[in-house]
Amino acid sequence: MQVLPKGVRHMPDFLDREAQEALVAEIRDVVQNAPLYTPVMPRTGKPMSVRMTNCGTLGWVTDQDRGYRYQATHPMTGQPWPPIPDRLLRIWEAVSGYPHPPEACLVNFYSEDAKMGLHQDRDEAEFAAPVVSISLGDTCLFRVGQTRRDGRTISFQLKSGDLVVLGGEGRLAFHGVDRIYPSTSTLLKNGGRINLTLRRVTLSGR
Ligand SMILES: O=C(O)CCC(=O)C(=O)O
Ligand SMILES: [Mn+2]
Repeated sequence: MQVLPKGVRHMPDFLDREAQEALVAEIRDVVQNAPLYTPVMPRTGKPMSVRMTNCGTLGWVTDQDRGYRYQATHPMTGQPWPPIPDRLLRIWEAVSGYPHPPEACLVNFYSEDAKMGLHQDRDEAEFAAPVVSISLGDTCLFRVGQTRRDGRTISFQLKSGDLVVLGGEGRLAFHGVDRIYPSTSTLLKNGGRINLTLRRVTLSGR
């Protein structure tokens, strides 16, 4: 058994099949309102392989000119993001240990050749709240390291229904997705992987 970095929790099978299906139905509604789009990297404008949207009062976005940030509206439609479904708020309450709700839920969609490079989640003002991440659909190979980019990393698979919590000393751990294992889940009709990342963005009551 590999030892996870301090503050990094992997909770396999947190959601049963029924809960996963209900969540997928809710995310479909979100995506109808706030379509998935292809974000591009700051400066270079290079497209990411993951498609994204958000729900919540704030959503994480990136573009060539203005870079990584949170904003209240969808960059393509100009509309406010749809609300975070209650089911997700309850998961946050159950695992975050943080007394205020998340403001952002980033929805990442990975087709079979998508991946996400090693990075930190550091565009939030509040680092006392953890990042809670939920995997749905095809299995991926997840990598997590230390708070320095050149720190030792470990890799493990995330399956549909698994949770990862980056909190405390692990809040700023580098992490990424090296690959998707196609056709490893029957949850999504057309395959692929959805990752939902719940985050508190602003400092609350201070
Ligand atoms: O897809 C994942 O499991 C991780 C996603 C992620 O790290 C992010 O959106 O910041
Ligand atoms: Mn991340």
